[in-house]
Amino acid sequence: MAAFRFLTAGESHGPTLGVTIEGVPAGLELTADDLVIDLARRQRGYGRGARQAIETDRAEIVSGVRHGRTLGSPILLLVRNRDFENWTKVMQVEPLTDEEAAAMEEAVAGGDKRATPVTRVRPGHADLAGALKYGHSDVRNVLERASARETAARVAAAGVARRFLSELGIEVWSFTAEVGGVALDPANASRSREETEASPLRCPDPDAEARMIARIDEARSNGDTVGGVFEVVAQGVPIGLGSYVHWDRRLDGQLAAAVMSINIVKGVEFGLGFEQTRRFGSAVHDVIEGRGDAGRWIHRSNNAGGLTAGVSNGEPIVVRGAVKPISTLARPLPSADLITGEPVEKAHYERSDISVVPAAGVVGEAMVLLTLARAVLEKTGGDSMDEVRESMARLRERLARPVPAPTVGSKRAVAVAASSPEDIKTGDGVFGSGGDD
Ligand code: EPS
Repeated sequence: MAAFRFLTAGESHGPTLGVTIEGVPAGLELTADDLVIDLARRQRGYGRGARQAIETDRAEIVSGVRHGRTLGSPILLLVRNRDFENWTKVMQVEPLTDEEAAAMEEAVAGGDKRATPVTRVRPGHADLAGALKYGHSDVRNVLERASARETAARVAAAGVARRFLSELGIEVWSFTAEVGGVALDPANASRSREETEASPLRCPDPDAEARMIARIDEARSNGDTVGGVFEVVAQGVPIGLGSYVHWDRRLDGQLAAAVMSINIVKGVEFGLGFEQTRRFGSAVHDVIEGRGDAGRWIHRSNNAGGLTAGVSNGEPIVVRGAVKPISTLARPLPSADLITGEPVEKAHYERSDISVVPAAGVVGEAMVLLTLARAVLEKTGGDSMDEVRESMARLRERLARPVPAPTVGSKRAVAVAASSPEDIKTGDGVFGSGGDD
């Protein structure tokens, strides 16, 4: 059973979001304060909409923790939707009484937008496919769950994964790399991590950020939206997470699926990503310099983004998510009505954001954290933090030790380096002059 398995629940304007996380080892120190920082980071960013002014997201830990330490039992977190107060009748869980139904009808007749069923499906959103799939006539039944509000529950869960991984020396961070076609210039990425965190778009390049902000303002004044690219970096990941032996054990595949699962993400790349296709191999592959200080294997570059053949290679894991522009436009695109099937001039408009790239980056971190936590536990095993810590320390220690010379049968071959494939062919290499020890 996979560790750090999680399932979220909740509608955007329902009473609460929730997430259950299963397989968290016992003995991890955890309080609600550990979870609040990333929840707040997810709410920020230039281009966010009015909803974030209503919410002050905080996760309540309701199970799996006692006296500030995890028990090994499932952890249940709740993130309340403050906005529910404004939607109590529309999102009521209990069946409507006749009086309530009559009041709702009256509200609709009076032009109450919240109460009115949504039928003019939004291009680019889950509306049409979701309604047809589940047999809904009111698209609200789709958009409430398809909303990116759900990512608050993922970020809450990832706060637990962050606590867990920080105990093991693994850290995950993200920044905004591109908005509306304006990319940061790595040579101009002068901001420290703290400065980047405090900046409006969480972008390390101040000049590019100013132009990104201008693109968001341009979109806002046109009733439009813009996307972009976030980059997530995981540091301290030991060599050997994931595996090349089966497709579903490849860590790059797991991370790609996790990042791709974020509502607004339409593409994922690692390291040099698609740029690799435009270069010769000699300008792509990371030259291995050898074992350096403290036994650490060093690559001259990190174009692979920390993963080779689906296995972590000791370099930082670098994964980027391509964020499409939000599909809810203040100046809606033409569309069609779900019930009549006829074209309509304007799709439904529901209060929305202009750009969410910095927030999507925080959700990207969350998915990377949760995936790495699972991959770490698969490698270390352990039901308690003591067991996990010991196992991780042993792993790091073994990785830093010299690799034993290869053996042939029961004999130990002398470690003579093969300088080229030719040497092996002519018998002058590792197996050429072996001897007993
Ligand atoms: C979001 C909450 C939503 C949207 C946005 C992201 O809240 P509301 O619909 O009440 O404004 O602001 O989600 C979408 C636009 C979407 O289409 O999913 C959040 O908390 O991230």
